[in-house]
Amino acid sequence: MQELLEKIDSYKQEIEASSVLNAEEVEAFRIKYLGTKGLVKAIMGEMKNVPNEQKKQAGQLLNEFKVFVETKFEGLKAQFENNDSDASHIDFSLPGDAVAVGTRHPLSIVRNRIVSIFKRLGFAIAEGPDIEDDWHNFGAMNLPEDHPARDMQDTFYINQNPSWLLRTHTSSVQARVMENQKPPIRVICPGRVYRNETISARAHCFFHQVEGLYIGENVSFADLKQTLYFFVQEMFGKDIKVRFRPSYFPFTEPSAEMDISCLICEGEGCNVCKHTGWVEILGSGMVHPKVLENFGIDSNKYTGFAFGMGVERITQLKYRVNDLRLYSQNDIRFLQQFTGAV
Ligand code: 2U9
Repeated sequence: MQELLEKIDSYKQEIEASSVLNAEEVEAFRIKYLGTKGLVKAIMGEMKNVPNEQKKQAGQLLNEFKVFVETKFEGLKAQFENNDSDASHIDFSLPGDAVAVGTRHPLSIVRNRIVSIFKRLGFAIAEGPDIEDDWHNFGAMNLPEDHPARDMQDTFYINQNPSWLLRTHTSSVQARVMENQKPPIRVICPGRVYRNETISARAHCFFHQVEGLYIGENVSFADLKQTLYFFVQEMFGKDIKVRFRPSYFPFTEPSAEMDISCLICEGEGCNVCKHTGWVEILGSGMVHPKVLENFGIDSNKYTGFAFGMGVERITQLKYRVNDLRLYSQNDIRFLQQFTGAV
């Protein structure tokens, strides 16, 4: 046993001190120590000479020695792995492999631009659930059950509970903000909304909106108009022609819609502007006093304006997208055209 111990010690010293210069010498090391006729095998064979009562201890020592040699070998081998000492065949002037960079979806690009314009005006961002209850989506917005305007916003209802539905506008988010915050309130609400529409080039069962709400003391129609004029000029440039005309919404009074000169035909007349030269881009108005009172906001003290726009429509005008279905078909030929746009 003593003899075996001494042998192992001396081999360990020899192995520890070994060094190699190339892959061939690594292989020679492996054959010498770990090969079938190598030193480790040979020394393992000496187990038979060890007395029975010392076999356990000797077995342990030999195993440790084997692991020691294998570790040393792995270390030597690693020095020459992937280490191509002859690099003369590599052409370092070749361009590298291009990293494929994805693109932002055009709707995200445009939504981000809309949001950033209103952020500069001091609007905060608010978000809410896609599945809403009847009150937050319709009732609180002055759209009671028998109101004819509900027809235009027919949507999808949840089987388990018929008062749950997929929101038809993000006004429900503003409703929740009004429920939880006191004026002054200044928020924009971007998000997906749903309507029961037959899918075509001009209509889809879901689309995206950005709505805004500003409630405070002395908030006026002039503030609304100025805010929206600032927005269109930032979005479409200073030369854009704008038309602001009266309209009707149950949740605003008075109400107005904003048109811009058609960017597709530059006012000449085309399918997008229905040959009028003008395209409607948003709806707006002063928040109806009933809507304010629904949330316990004193309509004699506070006034507010609200507006809403469809992101698909703004994107159509900005990027000339003529079919709504392109936005959700995931066609790489369409999406790749927005590479580099942020
Ligand atoms: C509250 C009170 C009033 C939001 C408004 C519109 C007018 C509007 C449409 C534009 C195109 C929807 O995407 S679209 O189809 N929106 O015309 N939205 S005023 O009015 C509100 C919102 C919240 C509490």
